[in-house]
Amino acid sequence: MASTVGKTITCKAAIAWGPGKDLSYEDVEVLPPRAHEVRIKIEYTGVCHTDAYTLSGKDPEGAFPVILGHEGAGTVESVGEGVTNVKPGDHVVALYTPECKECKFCKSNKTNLCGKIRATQGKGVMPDGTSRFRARGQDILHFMGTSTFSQYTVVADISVVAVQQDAPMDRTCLLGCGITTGYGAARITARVEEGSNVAVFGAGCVGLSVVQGAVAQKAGKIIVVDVNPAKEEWARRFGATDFVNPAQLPEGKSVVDRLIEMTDGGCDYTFDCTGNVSVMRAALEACHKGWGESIIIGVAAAGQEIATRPFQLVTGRVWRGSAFGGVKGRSQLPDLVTDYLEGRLKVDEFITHRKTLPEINDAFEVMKQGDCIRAVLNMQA
Ligand code: NAD
Ligand code: AHE
Ligand code: ZN
Repeated sequence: MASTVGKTITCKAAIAWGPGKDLSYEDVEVLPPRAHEVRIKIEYTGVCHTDAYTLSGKDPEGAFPVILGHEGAGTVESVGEGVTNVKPGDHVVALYTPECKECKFCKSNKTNLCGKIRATQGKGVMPDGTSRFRARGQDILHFMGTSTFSQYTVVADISVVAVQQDAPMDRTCLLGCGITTGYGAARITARVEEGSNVAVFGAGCVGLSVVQGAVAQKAGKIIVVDVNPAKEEWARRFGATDFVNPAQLPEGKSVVDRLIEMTDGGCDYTFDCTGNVSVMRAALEACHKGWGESIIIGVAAAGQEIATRPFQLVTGRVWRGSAFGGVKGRSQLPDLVTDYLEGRLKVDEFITHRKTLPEINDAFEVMKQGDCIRAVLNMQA
């Protein structure tokens, strides 16, 4: 096959032309990578709720037309000038939380947020302010610095990490968001201690990954809270010790009361994995007085705000947040792939649905149903 290096590639992508519209499967032109950029042939991508959230038009940063997708794995097709961290043929995972290793954030051991390209990433363009995608004669925006719903994508070199060649890409794609986010939130953001009591609100891919992280940290009680009764079996399979359905509590008893009762005064750590601001409040208020920490992971819709009585914080409860599980992608993601390959990290178990790129709108539909943990798209089929 003739080399594509340095040339524009025409391939298929799912383009979001406007909020609330179905994605359109069509040709896209993918320009060659410029300096410090990498063009990736995407093999597999997971569909995350954040993609649906932006498609719905509720993301204040959302702009159209755009190629969504941020849970992708593939092979490096070509690199621009000055790229040293990956080379053509490498198997990679795209990183929506980049790691430049040079900025104030990257040099801090307190955060995984990198500041280098955040402004342009939020605007849907490459760091030089332009797009590498064209369709129907117009520029198409990038999303989260990754745009994995295209057979080829271009990302900044700091937004990609090479991983073990023998790791299956239909699994490593899920380490690009959901699994890493929950697992890291328990292990890196919260640093759950041995024997501590944990409550996880929402047992989707993120919440079940928090459970997995809490098990790795040898937590005591791991209580999953979900309004979907079918999630009890899922929660226990991942290591939850207890399950609470807020919709099935006796009249007058709140989920906060129930958790406080089950943990002799409140949880040491709670996690919101729902994106619902009322749940976020309950998660904070279910924490133990004096030291309980609540970590917000869920993405709330635009305009939503969190509230509680300040007394909750005055009396020692801590409210925190976590993006991508506090994981510094280039430094730490290969270790998670090793954990997966060596049987310490569950990944296969999260895949409930498999689809191809032309079926992407079906994948968005199944994601909204209670029996889907993750749908993985085969991008080249
Ligand atoms: P999901 O929809 O698969 O899971 C959410 C779960 O919450 C479901 O099981 C649902 O039944 C349950 N739920 C809904 N309302 C509830 C309520 N009132 N009380 C208890 N349970 C309730 O979603 P997911 O893929 O696991 O993602 C969870 C959230 O995390 C989303 O908001 C997503 O956008 C966000 N997210 C954030 C990051 C980050 O880096 N911060 C990364 C990935 C995803
Ligand atoms: N763009 C939204 C916020 C969306 C958001 O919170 N994104 C999470 C990742 S969700 C992955 O599924 C995140 O990491 N945010 C940190 C960042 O720098 O984007 C808004 O409200 O503007
Ligand atoms: Zn995501």
